[in-house]
Amino acid sequence: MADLKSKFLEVYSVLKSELLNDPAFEFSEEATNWINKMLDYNVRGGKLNRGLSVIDSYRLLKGEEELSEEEFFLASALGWCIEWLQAYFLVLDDIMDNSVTRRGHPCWFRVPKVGLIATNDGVVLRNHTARILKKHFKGKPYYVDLLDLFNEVEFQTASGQVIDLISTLEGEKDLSKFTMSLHRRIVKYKTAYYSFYLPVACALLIAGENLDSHIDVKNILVDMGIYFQVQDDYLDCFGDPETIGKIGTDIEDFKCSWLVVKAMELSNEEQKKVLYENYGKPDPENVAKVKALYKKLDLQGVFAEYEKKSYEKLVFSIEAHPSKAIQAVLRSFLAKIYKRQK
Ligand code: DMA
Ligand code: MG
Ligand code: MG
Ligand code: MG
Repeated sequence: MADLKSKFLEVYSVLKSELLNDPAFEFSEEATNWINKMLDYNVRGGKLNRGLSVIDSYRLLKGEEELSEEEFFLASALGWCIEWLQAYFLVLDDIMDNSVTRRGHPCWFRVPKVGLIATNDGVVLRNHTARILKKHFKGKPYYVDLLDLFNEVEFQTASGQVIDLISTLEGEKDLSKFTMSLHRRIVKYKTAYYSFYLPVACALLIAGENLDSHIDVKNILVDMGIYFQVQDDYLDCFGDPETIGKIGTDIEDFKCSWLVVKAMELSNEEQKKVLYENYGKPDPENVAKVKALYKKLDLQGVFAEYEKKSYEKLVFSIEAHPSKAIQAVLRSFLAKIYKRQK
């Protein structure tokens, strides 16, 4: 695994150096340094789960232990495209969510001198994925499908972000709108497609498969992605910031988090009043009252139960899939996230 990660990181260095020497632009030394630093800060430092999953999935689909040099490079390049896409979304997400830290460091827009230049850096990151795809995949029979896939998934993610963000609008804050069905719609679009479906879809395309014949795989991965974002919501409040590398802001931000939806479902009138009066306010005292109520309602226990049920359901759908290779891909994904602490 350590070896796989270091080989994957070697591909990052190749891609970065190509982007820094892109003949379509006349780079000054300052521009090269800026992009170099921006990429190392935002693209390289995560868990790399999504990116590494492309290699993993491709290997399982081919049923081979070892990929050729070229196959490994192509799967890695697609893995890095997902990491670039994620970096683009996170740089912008942290500005909009007014977050403080990411991956154990200040959010990029909080770094001195960066500020709102971070928005254009986000746009640059987005463009880099297209440039990597063009450089390494143009001419492949699946190139158009790959571009279409990245475009579709980007659209789904940005649309999910829209409904996440407009549910927090000042003057329109209304907890009674926060239902499980709204929550499901938000997280399906903002997280599940890019985090779970995209890596496997990339692997399927380089393996020569047609994505239209894998709708069942997509459905299982979307369900897994929803479970993953419920974990993210849970960790936002109950996770250890040292471990998850970020400080939660969902309560302050009036987010339609799984926790507040569950709390609304389980609260009596008096407890609902506590939520109405304290949810979505920046003051630590208000936040503490919301957290105390979450504990009173035993949301930790409720989450543990949800986690167990989701896992069992996912295992059941995976076992019902006719292909052993695809079962292995899905199992490997699930194993990586079940009971995760970060
Ligand atoms: C993140 O949702 C979704 C995208 C597309 C970045 P979030 O704001 O809950 O993520 P995080 O907790 O990592 O800020
Ligand atoms: Mg966020
Ligand atoms: Mg967000
Ligand atoms: Mg979150």
